[in-house]
Amino acid sequence: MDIKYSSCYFCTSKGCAMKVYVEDGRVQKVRYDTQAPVGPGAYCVRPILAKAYQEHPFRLSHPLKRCGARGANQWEQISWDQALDEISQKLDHLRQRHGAETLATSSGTGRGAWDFAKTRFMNCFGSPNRFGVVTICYGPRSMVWYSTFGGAIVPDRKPGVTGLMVLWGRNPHEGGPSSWASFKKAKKADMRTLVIDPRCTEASRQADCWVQLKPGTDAALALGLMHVIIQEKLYDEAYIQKYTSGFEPLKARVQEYPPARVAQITGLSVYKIKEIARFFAAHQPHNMVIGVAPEHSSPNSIQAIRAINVLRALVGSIDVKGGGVIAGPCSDFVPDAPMELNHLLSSEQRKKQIGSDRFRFLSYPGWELVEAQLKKQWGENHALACYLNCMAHAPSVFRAMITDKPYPVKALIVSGSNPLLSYANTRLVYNALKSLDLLVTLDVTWTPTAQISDYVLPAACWMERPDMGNFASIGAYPLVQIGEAALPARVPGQYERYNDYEFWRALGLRLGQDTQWPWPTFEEVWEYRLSGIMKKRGVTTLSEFIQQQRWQKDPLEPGAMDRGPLATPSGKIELYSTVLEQLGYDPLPDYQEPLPPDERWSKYPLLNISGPRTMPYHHSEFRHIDAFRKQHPDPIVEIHVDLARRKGITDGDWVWIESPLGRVKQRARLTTSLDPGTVCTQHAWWFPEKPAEEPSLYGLWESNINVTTDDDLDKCDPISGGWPYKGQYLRCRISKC
Ligand SMILES: Nc1nc2c(c(=O)[nH]1)N[C@H]1C(S)=C(S)[C@@H](COP(=O)(O)OP(=O)(O)OC[C@H]3O[C@@H](n4cnc5c(=O)[nH]c(N)nc54)[C@H](O)[C@@H]3O)O[C@H]1N2
Ligand SMILES: Nc1nc2c(c(=O)[nH]1)N[C@H]1C(S)=C(S)[C@@H](COP(=O)(O)OP(=O)(O)OC[C@H]3O[C@@H](n4cnc5c(=O)[nH]c(N)nc54)[C@H](O)[C@@H]3O)O[C@H]1N2
Ligand SMILES: [Mo]
Repeated sequence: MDIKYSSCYFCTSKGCAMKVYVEDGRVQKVRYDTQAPVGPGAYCVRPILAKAYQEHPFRLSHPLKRCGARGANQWEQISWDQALDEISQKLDHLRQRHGAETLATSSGTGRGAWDFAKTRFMNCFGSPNRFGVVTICYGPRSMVWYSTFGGAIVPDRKPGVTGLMVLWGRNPHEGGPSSWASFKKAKKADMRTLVIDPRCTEASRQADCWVQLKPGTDAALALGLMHVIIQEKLYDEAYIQKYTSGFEPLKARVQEYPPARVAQITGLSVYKIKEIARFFAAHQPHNMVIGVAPEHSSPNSIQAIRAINVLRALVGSIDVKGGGVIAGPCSDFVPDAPMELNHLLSSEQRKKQIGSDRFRFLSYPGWELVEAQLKKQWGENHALACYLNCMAHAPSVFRAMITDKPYPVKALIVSGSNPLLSYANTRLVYNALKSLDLLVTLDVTWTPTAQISDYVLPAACWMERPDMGNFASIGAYPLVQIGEAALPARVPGQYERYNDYEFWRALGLRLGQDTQWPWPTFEEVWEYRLSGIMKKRGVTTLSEFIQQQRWQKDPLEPGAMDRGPLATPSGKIELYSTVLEQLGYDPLPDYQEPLPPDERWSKYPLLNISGPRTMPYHHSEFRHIDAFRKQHPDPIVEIHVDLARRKGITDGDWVWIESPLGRVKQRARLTTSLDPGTVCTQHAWWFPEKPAEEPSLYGLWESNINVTTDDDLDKCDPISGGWPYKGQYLRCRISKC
């Protein structure tokens, strides 16, 4: 058997190193490559399914063109040339008629060889309207890091030095094998552990201290902890003086958050708040993983992430041994940013980016401020990759598709994302997609979104392309790790897939971008990006590089602040954020009371935590893999036993979950792990075995929780525009089916 050294992208995680065993052109098995630095770290079930996934009949194998009504599941197989010619002609026509901004793209978690090729294409085409889930996933965390610390913060776990491991709104037991491994290692090394979560997860259960706060109140909790820490002088005064700016105004702000007030907001006792603050301060430095929950909890999403990070600085735990280290790019590697050709998009076009006037932090205005700092620090090459943030605001773009305001958005290319499952307010997203002149989906498998498209194009999966671990992609971490294709993307007589790079390039070449795509293949892209490192190693091809050692890792040391100014406007840790100030937002962390529910929503009293991660699924993926469905056949809603009894619901019953926007059903799991006023519903459920054509769309409307979630602009985070999947703006009621 041939062994191929590939990067797994069955999840968004990081491109874990895998060994793919190939015989007679077929995958036989996949094993972790434990030699390479980036791997799952703990048990991950997904690689076992590689063969079934790669060969599954539900995969897309040829370009298809709709030949009946949209959603009728009537398709004509066409060649790639025909598909690309027709799509590019339509795009050219729409651009002439409405301007380049009429084309939007939808991105997911960055699957499909990252998004630089899509961004490059859009910059060359002239549209600022890439949108994606990055607005509610990682974008907020990264932009807070960049604007507060001038870089991403990564944990430096040092037994004997690190005092505490914190999981803040994160449950890696289901969602992140490597963070889970870190948590277990921390426990073994006798570090204290702290979990902040409204649910008793496996992590909560195992922690020294579990903090069961009310959903969406993290900002208030962090401010309350700072109040106690400042009042009791538990902070690191010398560190604050030397390395931070804005302590005095911060101190004034946290005076507004005495434990009694914070207790009311968070549902915790005054006693507990004081105890957590003392416990936290006593075990520094700490490692922390902040999960996605705060990002999903508008209107305090950016403010919560800011407050948590400022708290970390207050106790002197950033840029010190055993704490959180400020990371930077890998030497001699060309990261995504210069690959994107961001300079090609004029400021006139940037200004048209939909939603960027109202939600400025994660769109061009905020991105440009941060990019300028990073360029100063790391040089032109390591500017902040555009796809990571700098996105149009998805709910605003969907509204533009429907209303033509502020201008018509008539075409959408979906790649590596599944909008009918992943965005809030599915009915509105559906109406928006249905109103387009052109909808193209590039995916690995069929999806409900593909079913309502005009063209459906087959993408190569990770085994069919060379790819990189995501660490290096944004220049956020000094590590590069590459994997090779294990199988060809095209096998005559069987399938003809394009990897995402090949697709964007082929489309670009048909739209006047002839000089912008010098590398014909994805391999050549990697050879270019690695050329500095390869030269030092004396190799010239990607395969030689991989055979020799498929990664490069630079040392990552604390002490950046002693070596020079940080990549922030003041050169210091900005407790008071001048970036937020320049954008017209509150520069200090704060907690905003959500608006009370209007008359319509007031009849829905329960808070809904939607979208807890569960193995083996990854968002909407893998429902078609039999072995996975057997492990987890149905969508599950967690309900407190007291609430269930009042509603006459028993374990395993199908239950309606309802909001003013619609209702869906999931199966009850009775529990005491959450508050009776809160339920926890799974997301991204559809049923590949159900009819493909409308109205079913693979059972899209049956259990997909986003049928009930809202993306009303007034409920979006005022700074990032993030829409609520959790927190105080997501409400529902339940009843037995
Ligand atoms: N209610 C609720 N909704 C949520 C969440 C929640 O917690 N609650 N979580 C949100 C979060 S954090 C996120 S990140 C989003 C995820 O949102 P998405 O990323 O849109 O969701 P996925 O289901 O992962 O869609 C990814 C699609 O990419 C396809 N794909 C996989 N590999 C490739 C590839 O190499 N190339 C191409 N072209 N396609 C590929 C998959 O088949 C799949 O259809 O969901 C969000 N939605
Ligand atoms: N198996 C699997 N793994 C995945 C994914 C997947 O779809 N499936 N998706 C990947 C992606 S894109 C992402 S973004 C990550 C997300 O990974 P995580 O951030 O770990 O997401 P969750 O598992 O939802 O864990 C979030 C926890 O936050 C808690 N929570 C809910 N509301 C609040 C709140 O208001 N405050 C606090 N402090 N906690 C709250 C929830 O109860 C839950 O236990 O997972 C990644 N890993
Ligand atoms: Mo995510």
